Amino acid sequence: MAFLTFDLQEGVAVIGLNRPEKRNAMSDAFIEELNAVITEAEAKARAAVIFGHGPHFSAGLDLAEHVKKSPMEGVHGSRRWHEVFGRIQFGRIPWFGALHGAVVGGGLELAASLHVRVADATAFFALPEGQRGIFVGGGGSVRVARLMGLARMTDLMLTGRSIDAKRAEEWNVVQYVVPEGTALAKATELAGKAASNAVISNYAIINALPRIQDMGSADGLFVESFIASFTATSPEAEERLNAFLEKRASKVARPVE
Ligand code: 1HE
Repeated sequence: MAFLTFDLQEGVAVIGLNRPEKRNAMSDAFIEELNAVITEAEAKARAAVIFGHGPHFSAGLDLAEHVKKSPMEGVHGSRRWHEVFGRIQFGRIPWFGALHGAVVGGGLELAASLHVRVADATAFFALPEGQRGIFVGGGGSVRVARLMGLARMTDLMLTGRSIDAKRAEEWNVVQYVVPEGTALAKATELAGKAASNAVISNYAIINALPRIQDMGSADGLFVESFIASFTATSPEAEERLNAFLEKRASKVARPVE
Protein backbone atom coordinates (compact mmCIF):
# COMPACT_ATOMS: atom_id res chain seq x y z
CA MET A 1 0.00 0.00 0.00
CA ALA A 2 1.29 3.43 -0.94
CA PHE A 3 -0.70 5.64 1.44
CA LEU A 4 -1.76 3.50 4.38
CA THR A 5 -0.31 1.02 6.82
CA PHE A 6 -2.26 -1.95 8.18
CA ASP A 7 -1.53 -3.84 11.34
CA LEU A 8 -3.60 -6.37 13.27
CA GLN A 9 -3.35 -6.26 17.07
CA GLU A 10 -5.44 -8.79 19.00
CA GLY A 11 -8.52 -8.46 16.82
CA VAL A 12 -8.10 -4.70 16.27
CA ALA A 13 -7.09 -3.34 12.85
CA VAL A 14 -4.64 -0.46 13.34
CA ILE A 15 -4.53 1.67 10.22
CA GLY A 16 -2.08 4.51 9.66
CA LEU A 17 -2.52 7.39 7.22
CA ASN A 18 0.95 7.27 5.72
CA ARG A 19 1.70 10.22 3.50
CA PRO A 20 3.48 12.37 6.08
CA GLU A 21 5.49 14.38 3.53
CA LYS A 22 2.15 15.82 2.32
CA ARG A 23 0.67 15.89 5.83
CA ASN A 24 -1.56 12.91 4.97
CA ALA A 25 -3.46 14.95 2.36
CA MET A 26 -5.97 12.65 0.67
CA SER A 27 -5.95 12.23 -3.12
CA ASP A 28 -8.33 10.08 -5.17
CA ALA A 29 -5.87 7.17 -5.03
CA PHE A 30 -5.59 7.65 -1.25
CA ILE A 31 -9.39 7.35 -0.89
CA GLU A 32 -9.42 4.17 -3.03
CA GLU A 33 -6.75 2.63 -0.82
CA LEU A 34 -8.75 3.58 2.24
CA ASN A 35 -11.75 1.83 0.69
CA ALA A 36 -9.71 -1.35 0.22
CA VAL A 37 -8.35 -1.21 3.74
CA ILE A 38 -11.89 -0.90 5.16
CA THR A 39 -12.74 -4.19 3.43
CA GLU A 40 -9.60 -5.80 4.88
CA ALA A 41 -10.34 -4.49 8.38
CA GLU A 42 -13.92 -5.77 8.26
CA ALA A 43 -12.70 -9.21 7.16
CA LYS A 44 -9.96 -9.55 9.77
CA ALA A 45 -10.90 -7.44 12.80
CA ARG A 46 -13.71 -6.79 15.26
CA ALA A 47 -12.81 -3.08 15.66
CA ALA A 48 -10.44 -0.62 13.99
CA VAL A 49 -8.29 2.41 14.77
CA ILE A 50 -7.12 5.11 12.37
CA PHE A 51 -4.13 7.34 13.20
CA GLY A 52 -1.76 9.58 11.24
CA HIS A 53 1.93 8.96 10.62
CA GLY A 54 4.13 12.06 10.94
CA PRO A 55 3.35 15.33 12.73
CA HIS A 56 -0.35 15.54 11.81
CA PHE A 57 -3.47 13.40 11.51
CA SER A 58 -4.48 14.84 8.12
CA ALA A 59 -4.43 18.10 6.15
CA GLY A 60 -7.59 17.01 4.33
CA LEU A 61 -8.20 17.06 0.61
CA ASP A 62 -5.13 16.93 -1.63
CA LEU A 63 -5.33 20.51 -2.90
CA ALA A 64 -2.70 19.91 -5.59
CA GLU A 65 -4.94 17.30 -7.22
CA HIS A 66 -8.16 19.19 -6.62
CA VAL A 67 -7.24 22.32 -8.60
CA LYS A 68 -7.12 20.24 -11.79
CA LYS A 69 -10.72 18.88 -11.57
CA SER A 70 -13.74 19.74 -13.75
CA PRO A 71 -17.06 20.50 -11.96
CA MET A 72 -18.48 17.01 -12.58
CA GLU A 73 -15.23 15.33 -11.59
CA GLY A 74 -15.53 17.29 -8.36
CA VAL A 75 -19.09 16.03 -7.77
CA HIS A 76 -18.08 12.42 -8.43
CA GLY A 77 -15.03 12.83 -6.19
CA SER A 78 -17.13 14.17 -3.33
CA ARG A 79 -19.70 11.38 -3.77
CA ARG A 80 -16.90 8.84 -3.59
CA TRP A 81 -15.71 10.31 -0.29
CA HIS A 82 -19.30 9.97 0.94
CA GLU A 83 -19.40 6.31 -0.11
CA VAL A 84 -16.09 5.43 1.49
CA PHE A 85 -16.65 7.36 4.73
CA GLY A 86 -20.20 5.94 4.80
CA ARG A 87 -18.69 2.45 4.75
CA ILE A 88 -16.88 3.41 7.96
CA GLN A 89 -19.82 5.01 9.75
CA PHE A 90 -22.42 2.43 8.70
CA GLY A 91 -20.13 -0.58 8.39
CA ARG A 92 -19.65 -3.88 10.20
CA ILE A 93 -17.21 -2.87 12.93
CA PRO A 94 -16.69 0.14 15.20
CA TRP A 95 -13.94 2.64 14.29
CA PHE A 96 -11.81 4.68 16.67
CA GLY A 97 -9.68 7.70 15.79
CA ALA A 98 -6.33 8.69 17.33
CA LEU A 99 -5.98 12.37 16.48
CA HIS A 100 -2.92 14.60 16.78
CA GLY A 101 -1.63 17.74 15.09
CA ALA A 102 -3.76 19.07 12.24
CA VAL A 103 -7.20 17.50 11.88
CA VAL A 104 -8.45 19.86 9.21
CA GLY A 105 -10.85 20.02 6.29
CA GLY A 106 -11.34 16.52 4.92
CA GLY A 107 -9.22 15.21 7.80
CA LEU A 108 -11.91 16.39 10.20
CA GLU A 109 -14.57 14.92 7.90
CA LEU A 110 -12.82 11.55 8.02
CA ALA A 111 -12.54 11.81 11.81
CA ALA A 112 -16.26 12.67 12.02
CA SER A 113 -17.16 9.43 10.23
CA LEU A 114 -15.43 7.38 12.97
CA HIS A 115 -17.40 6.36 16.03
CA VAL A 116 -15.07 7.42 18.85
CA ARG A 117 -12.38 10.11 18.63
CA VAL A 118 -9.39 10.41 20.97
CA ALA A 119 -7.32 13.59 20.61
CA ASP A 120 -3.91 14.20 22.11
CA ALA A 121 -2.94 17.62 23.47
CA THR A 122 -1.32 18.65 20.14
CA ALA A 123 -4.47 18.20 18.08
CA PHE A 124 -6.11 21.19 16.41
CA PHE A 125 -9.23 21.34 14.31
CA ALA A 126 -10.21 23.67 11.48
CA LEU A 127 -12.33 23.94 8.35
CA PRO A 128 -10.26 26.20 6.05
CA GLU A 129 -12.45 25.56 3.01
CA GLY A 130 -13.66 29.18 2.92
CA GLN A 131 -10.09 30.45 2.63
CA ARG A 132 -9.41 27.99 -0.19
CA GLY A 133 -12.54 29.01 -2.11
CA ILE A 134 -14.18 25.61 -1.74
CA PHE A 135 -16.78 23.90 0.48
CA VAL A 136 -16.80 20.78 2.62
CA GLY A 137 -17.25 17.74 0.37
CA GLY A 138 -16.45 14.74 2.54
CA GLY A 139 -19.67 14.69 4.55
CA GLY A 140 -18.81 17.57 6.90
CA SER A 141 -22.02 19.52 6.38
CA VAL A 142 -23.86 16.53 7.83
CA ARG A 143 -21.44 14.83 10.23
CA VAL A 144 -19.34 17.73 11.56
CA ALA A 145 -22.43 19.95 11.89
CA ARG A 146 -24.16 17.24 13.93
CA LEU A 147 -21.20 16.88 16.25
CA MET A 148 -20.47 20.53 17.01
CA GLY A 149 -23.71 22.19 15.89
CA LEU A 150 -24.51 24.50 12.99
CA ALA A 151 -23.47 27.79 14.63
CA ARG A 152 -20.01 26.52 15.60
CA MET A 153 -19.36 24.95 12.23
CA THR A 154 -20.50 28.12 10.46
CA ASP A 155 -18.10 30.13 12.62
CA LEU A 156 -15.17 27.79 11.89
CA MET A 157 -15.86 27.93 8.16
CA LEU A 158 -16.39 31.69 7.98
CA THR A 159 -13.46 32.72 10.15
CA GLY A 160 -11.01 29.94 9.36
CA ARG A 161 -10.04 29.76 13.03
CA SER A 162 -8.82 26.57 14.60
CA ILE A 163 -9.77 25.10 17.96
CA ASP A 164 -7.61 23.04 20.30
CA ALA A 165 -8.29 19.58 21.68
CA LYS A 166 -9.89 20.81 24.89
CA ARG A 167 -12.34 23.05 23.01
CA ALA A 168 -13.02 20.18 20.59
CA GLU A 169 -14.00 18.03 23.56
CA GLU A 170 -16.28 20.79 24.89
CA TRP A 171 -17.81 21.03 21.42
CA ASN A 172 -18.49 17.29 21.28
CA VAL A 173 -16.03 16.75 18.42
CA VAL A 174 -13.85 14.35 20.41
CA GLN A 175 -14.81 12.11 23.33
CA TYR A 176 -11.34 11.91 24.96
CA VAL A 177 -8.35 14.24 25.34
CA VAL A 178 -5.09 12.57 26.39
CA PRO A 179 -1.46 13.70 26.85
CA GLU A 180 0.74 14.27 23.79
CA GLY A 181 1.78 11.05 22.07
CA THR A 182 -0.74 8.78 23.83
CA ALA A 183 -3.80 8.98 21.57
CA LEU A 184 -2.98 5.84 19.58
CA ALA A 185 -2.47 3.74 22.71
CA LYS A 186 -5.72 5.04 24.21
CA ALA A 187 -7.72 4.56 21.00
CA THR A 188 -6.35 1.02 20.59
CA GLU A 189 -7.23 0.19 24.21
CA LEU A 190 -10.79 1.47 23.69
CA ALA A 191 -11.11 -0.40 20.39
CA GLY A 192 -10.02 -3.56 22.22
CA LYS A 193 -12.90 -3.11 24.65
CA ALA A 194 -15.37 -2.66 21.77
CA ALA A 195 -13.90 -5.73 20.05
CA SER A 196 -14.87 -7.82 23.09
CA ASN A 197 -18.56 -6.82 22.81
CA ALA A 198 -21.14 -8.95 21.04
CA VAL A 199 -20.79 -8.39 17.29
CA ILE A 200 -24.55 -7.93 16.98
CA SER A 201 -24.59 -5.23 19.67
CA ASN A 202 -21.76 -3.31 18.00
CA TYR A 203 -23.56 -3.54 14.67
CA ALA A 204 -26.76 -2.17 16.20
CA ILE A 205 -24.91 0.61 18.02
CA ILE A 206 -23.13 1.94 14.95
CA ASN A 207 -25.94 1.38 12.43
CA ALA A 208 -29.16 1.91 14.39
CA LEU A 209 -28.25 4.77 16.73
CA PRO A 210 -27.44 7.35 14.02
CA ARG A 211 -30.45 6.32 11.93
CA ILE A 212 -32.76 6.63 14.94
CA GLN A 213 -31.45 10.19 15.44
CA ASP A 214 -32.78 10.95 11.95
CA MET A 215 -36.29 9.69 12.87
CA GLY A 216 -39.10 11.27 14.81
CA SER A 217 -39.37 10.11 18.45
CA ALA A 218 -42.29 7.72 17.90
CA ASP A 219 -40.57 6.08 14.91
CA GLY A 220 -37.27 5.90 16.75
CA LEU A 221 -38.82 4.20 19.78
CA PHE A 222 -40.65 1.72 17.56
CA VAL A 223 -37.47 0.77 15.70
CA GLU A 224 -35.58 0.57 19.00
CA SER A 225 -37.96 -2.13 20.28
CA PHE A 226 -37.29 -4.36 17.30
CA ILE A 227 -33.54 -3.96 17.47
CA ALA A 228 -33.60 -4.53 21.23
CA SER A 229 -35.56 -7.74 20.80
CA PHE A 230 -33.45 -8.93 17.85
CA THR A 231 -30.21 -8.50 19.78
CA ALA A 232 -31.54 -9.86 23.09
CA THR A 233 -32.80 -13.08 21.50
CA SER A 234 -29.49 -13.84 19.74
CA PRO A 235 -27.45 -16.86 20.96
CA GLU A 236 -24.58 -14.53 21.85
CA ALA A 237 -26.84 -12.49 24.14
CA GLU A 238 -28.14 -15.65 25.84
CA GLU A 239 -24.60 -16.80 26.61
CA ARG A 240 -23.52 -13.38 27.84
CA LEU A 241 -26.61 -12.90 30.02
CA ASN A 242 -26.12 -16.36 31.55
CA ALA A 243 -22.43 -15.60 32.12
CA PHE A 244 -23.41 -12.58 34.20
CA LEU A 245 -26.09 -14.43 36.16
CA GLU A 246 -23.66 -17.29 36.86
CA LYS A 247 -21.06 -14.71 38.02
CA ARG A 248 -18.65 -15.53 35.18
CA ALA A 249 -18.79 -12.02 33.69
CA SER A 250 -17.27 -8.81 34.98
CA LYS A 251 -19.39 -6.27 36.86
CA VAL A 252 -19.70 -2.65 35.85
CA ALA A 253 -16.76 -0.83 37.44
CA ARG A 254 -16.74 2.63 39.00
CA PRO A 255 -15.18 5.26 36.72
CA VAL A 256 -11.43 5.90 36.94
CA GLU A 257 -10.34 9.28 35.56
C1 1HE B 1 -0.55 19.64 1.11
C2 1HE B 1 -1.73 19.80 1.88
C3 1HE B 1 -2.97 19.59 1.23
C4 1HE B 1 -0.04 20.20 3.15
N1 1HE B 1 -2.96 19.23 -0.07
N2 1HE B 1 -0.59 19.28 -0.18
N3 1HE B 1 -6.53 21.61 3.67
C5 1HE B 1 -5.92 22.74 4.03
O1 1HE B 1 -6.26 23.82 3.60
C6 1HE B 1 -4.73 22.56 4.93
C7 1HE B 1 -3.47 22.97 4.21
N4 1HE B 1 -2.29 22.59 4.99
C8 1HE B 1 -1.83 23.33 6.03
O2 1HE B 1 -2.44 24.29 6.48
C9 1HE B 1 -0.52 22.88 6.62
O3 1HE B 1 0.15 22.09 5.65
C10 1HE B 1 -0.67 22.06 7.92
C11 1HE B 1 -1.13 22.96 9.06
C12 1HE B 1 -1.66 20.90 7.77
C13 1HE B 1 0.71 21.45 8.29
O4 1HE B 1 1.72 22.47 8.33
P1 1HE B 1 3.26 22.02 8.26
O5 1HE B 1 4.07 23.30 8.46
O6 1HE B 1 3.51 20.90 9.18
O7 1HE B 1 3.50 21.45 6.78
P2 1HE B 1 3.63 22.25 5.38
O8 1HE B 1 5.06 22.71 5.25
O9 1HE B 1 2.58 23.29 5.24
O10 1HE B 1 3.30 21.11 4.33
C14 1HE B 1 4.23 20.09 4.00
C15 1HE B 1 3.93 19.66 2.58
O11 1HE B 1 2.62 19.14 2.50
C16 1HE B 1 3.96 20.84 1.60
O12 1HE B 1 4.41 20.36 0.35
P3 1HE B 1 5.94 20.60 -0.16
O13 1HE B 1 6.01 19.91 -1.47
O14 1HE B 1 6.09 22.09 -0.22
O15 1HE B 1 6.81 19.98 0.91
C17 1HE B 1 2.50 21.21 1.48
O16 1HE B 1 2.17 21.86 0.27
C18 1HE B 1 1.86 19.83 1.52
N5 1HE B 1 0.47 19.89 1.93
N6 1HE B 1 -1.37 20.17 3.13
C19 1HE B 1 -1.78 19.09 -0.73
N7 1HE B 1 -4.14 19.70 1.88
C20 1HE B 1 -13.60 16.49 0.32
S1 1HE B 1 -13.58 18.12 0.52
C21 1HE B 1 -12.46 18.49 1.73
C22 1HE B 1 -12.03 19.89 1.60
C23 1HE B 1 -10.74 20.14 2.34
O17 1HE B 1 -10.13 19.27 2.88
S2 1HE B 1 -10.22 21.76 2.32
C24 1HE B 1 -8.90 21.80 3.41
C25 1HE B 1 -7.61 21.53 2.71
